[in-house]
Amino acid sequence: MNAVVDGERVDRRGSVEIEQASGGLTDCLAQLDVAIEAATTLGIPPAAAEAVRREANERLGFPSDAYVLALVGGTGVGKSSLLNALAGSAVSPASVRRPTTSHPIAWVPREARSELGGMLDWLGVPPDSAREHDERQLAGLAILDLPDLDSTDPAHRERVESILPRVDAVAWVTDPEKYHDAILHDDFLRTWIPRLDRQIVILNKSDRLSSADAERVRRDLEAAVAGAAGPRATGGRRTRVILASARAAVSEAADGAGTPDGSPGVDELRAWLAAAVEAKHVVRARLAASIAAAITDLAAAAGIDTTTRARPILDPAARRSAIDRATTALLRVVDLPAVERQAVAATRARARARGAGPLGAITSRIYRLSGREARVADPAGFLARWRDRGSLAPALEAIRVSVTTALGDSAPATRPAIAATIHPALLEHGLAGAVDRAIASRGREAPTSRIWAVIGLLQTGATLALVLAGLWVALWLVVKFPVDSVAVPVLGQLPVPFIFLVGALLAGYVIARLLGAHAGWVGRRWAGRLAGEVRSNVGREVESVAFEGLDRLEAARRALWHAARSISEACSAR
Ligand SMILES: Nc1nc2c(ncn2[C@@H]2O[C@H](COP(=O)(O)OP(=O)(O)OP(=O)(O)O)[C@@H](O)[C@H]2O)c(=O)[nH]1
Ligand SMILES: [Mg+2]
Repeated sequence: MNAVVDGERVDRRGSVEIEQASGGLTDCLAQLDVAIEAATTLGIPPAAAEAVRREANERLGFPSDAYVLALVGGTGVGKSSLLNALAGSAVSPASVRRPTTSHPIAWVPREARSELGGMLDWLGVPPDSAREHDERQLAGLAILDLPDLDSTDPAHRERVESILPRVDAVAWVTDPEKYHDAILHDDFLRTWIPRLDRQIVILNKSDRLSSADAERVRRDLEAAVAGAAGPRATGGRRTRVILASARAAVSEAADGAGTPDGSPGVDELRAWLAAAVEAKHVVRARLAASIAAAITDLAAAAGIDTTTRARPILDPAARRSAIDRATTALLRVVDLPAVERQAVAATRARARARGAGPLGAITSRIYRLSGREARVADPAGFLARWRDRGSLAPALEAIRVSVTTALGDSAPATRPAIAATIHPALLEHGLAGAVDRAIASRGREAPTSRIWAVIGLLQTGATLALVLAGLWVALWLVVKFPVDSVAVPVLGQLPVPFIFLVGALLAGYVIARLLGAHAGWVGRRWAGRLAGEVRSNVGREVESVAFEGLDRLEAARRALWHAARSISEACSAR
């Protein structure tokens, strides 16, 4: 249906498909999903946001050929009188009796009556409380006259509170006595003004004030409403405050002294109602405002400030230092200097077996069989037994302290989830696993060298020479056959077999020293590499597990920050 408002043709009915209505909200709803998931991870109760999602999906399920505006306010401020003034007849009983309206009364376009049935039901309007109108100017608009929000009957307030999340627009009605009521401002305006896109504030009964006072009160209300909108007001919306006198309008109508809408305030309200762009836009903008407010609330509960860059729960420098301290503490337990000694000893043992001749082979077998080699020359076994050498407590403490410090700066709602990431058993399991993974590596066998085989041959020769020299000396001592002597400085004349024996001994010693020096060099090189590898592996593994739980929360916090930052774009719904 088309209507002409202020010379402008406005299509209010249109053929609005639900898909179209939700079209502009797809991104906005997606961001709400992201925010709900992130908030849940952070331990923030998502129930309110989930309710917004549910209401939005339900509202999108109804045709948006008409939008619903509710008259909301305290008892006796003249909500029903205002509706009657608009209608030009008593569609909703108004009286001095308090409270008068106890169930919502709907004033709906006759043409849309049947298709609005389901939605009125959803809004909680009793079936016999719908009145029809043929106002062409207000086609596409259903008005609900609600019970009072400050009633002596608590059920009234409950009815208002359950309907508010479902209506598309609100006219807040107050009067000179109630305009600064705490219930209106603290319990309703502050909560709902940011969640509504189309709304107006009406100071009714303005006939009771001088025009100067009425204007002063209007400005006071305007300031209070702007304060309630706060920085959240989407798209820089300003809520209008108008002065009205419903009774004057009604009595004028009844007296036949004027048109039903002859009163300036009621006229202004009618013009504002008629100026609404198409219904689907009102519906979409309202849902977008609610969704944006729900996301903003979740972000605020997480302590997220969208005006600044995303701030992590744990400062990067504190994180780095905690990882370094935990790594150092764990490496102390692993005992890298001892690992290096074991590595050098293992290399020497290998060299002895290959390069120390027949005697070396025997000693090396004795070492192995006696278990000495496994005790002092087995770096892999020594590494594997790291848990026997100390406690993980200092490493756990480094991580725990960093997170506990960050807890103080985080939003109260997120603290339990953050604290849970440093559960001692969980953390201990994580860090122990990190070290286990860091030390588990193939190729931990001590190195060998071809040179040792050559040295081994030389040592075998020297041993053979020693044996022969020994026999020669023994024979000579027993039989006393004549042998040559050689003059040796300081010692004088020495028999040749004896010199031969000393020579063989000396050769064996030099070869053994050579082997020892080479094996030591190879062993130290390997030990250094091994220690370096374990050190960096432990560092890397600790880095990946120490804050595993916290990292999940950090990711959720970033997602929530992004969702909140994207509201103005995703939920513009214009
Ligand atoms: N002076 C004056 N009285 C008014 C005006 N509007 C309404 N009233 C009177 O205020 C009283 C309450 O009006 P209602 O319309 O019943 O108020 P309501 O907000 O619907 O009240 P509840 O249904 O109880 O919440 C009635 O006696 C009206 O005649 C007005 O503009 N000026
Ligand atoms: Mg009423």
